[in-house]
Amino acid sequence: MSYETILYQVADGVASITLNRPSKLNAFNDQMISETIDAFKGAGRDAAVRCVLITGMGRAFSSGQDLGDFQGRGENVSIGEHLRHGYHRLVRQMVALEKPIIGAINGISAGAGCGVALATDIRIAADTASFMLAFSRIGLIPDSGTNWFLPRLVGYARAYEMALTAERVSAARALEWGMVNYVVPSEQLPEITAAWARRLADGPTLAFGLTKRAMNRGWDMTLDESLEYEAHLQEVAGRSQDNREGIAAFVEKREPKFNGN
Ligand code: LHQ
Repeated sequence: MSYETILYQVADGVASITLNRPSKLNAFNDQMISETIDAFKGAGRDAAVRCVLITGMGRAFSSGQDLGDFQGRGENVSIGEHLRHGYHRLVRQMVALEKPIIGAINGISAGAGCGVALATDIRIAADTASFMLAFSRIGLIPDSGTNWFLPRLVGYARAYEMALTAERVSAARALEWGMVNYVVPSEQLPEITAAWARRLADGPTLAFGLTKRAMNRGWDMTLDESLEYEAHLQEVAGRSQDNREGIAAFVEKREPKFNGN
């Protein structure tokens, strides 16, 4: 696949997506939104991909919507339609992708960029990274899934505070608040996230995918519904090659070799 606003490569079971408009701090224009959606779709379809890693080129992860680009469309443009056709499809694609997504948060993630960062499954941030619900600075409400993800991760009070102040939340605070899994020295971020991606790409991909589905759907379920859904999905996982391999490896006292199926 050949893209102009992102880099996409697959190696050793890992698809790496790099948002690549560094002079705009990787702000999303329409092309970058649709290329990123396409990359996630491709990663979903490609059986050789068992983990996806997304990061930003340069000093930012993403500064959100390209405001210059959006302003150029005039006053009568529908933001709702822009969201529905763009960021909603992207965020849904990420949540629906039944493979783990690692967010290598290399710098600031603002606005819709914060939404994309929060739609990843495992977030590892550089110590120089930060998170910002920039929306209120331009008189908007949070969008791109941030109203859904953030209160669930950090609680209502912190999420609403971030929306009201639009101030940067440092990586250290994001860790304390549960927005990220780990914070690492900036220069070690590529190496540490690549090691994570390799490890997850060697895992039981089917089970990882079903787990993601169970946990995401579980948000909106009662305990009884969730228990029943687990039983249903476990039937599927229990018939997988990786389940047989995992049990055999345990009995034979060796490391399992999962093929993802
Ligand atoms: C940018 C941007 C950017 C264009 C930096 N656009 N150029 C959905 C639907 C429809 C409409 C609206 O929005 C949405 C969802 C959203 O995402 S709303 C939120 C949009 N994002 C923002 O409001 C953040 C805007 N950016 C900033 O506040 C700052 O750039 C941050 C705090 C991210 C970084 O600040 P600095 O480190 O001081 O960098 P900088 O401001 O100097 O930016 C560097 C360059 O990047 C600069 O260009 P220049 O030509 O002067 O070097 C900026 O203009 C450009 N840039 N963000 N979103």
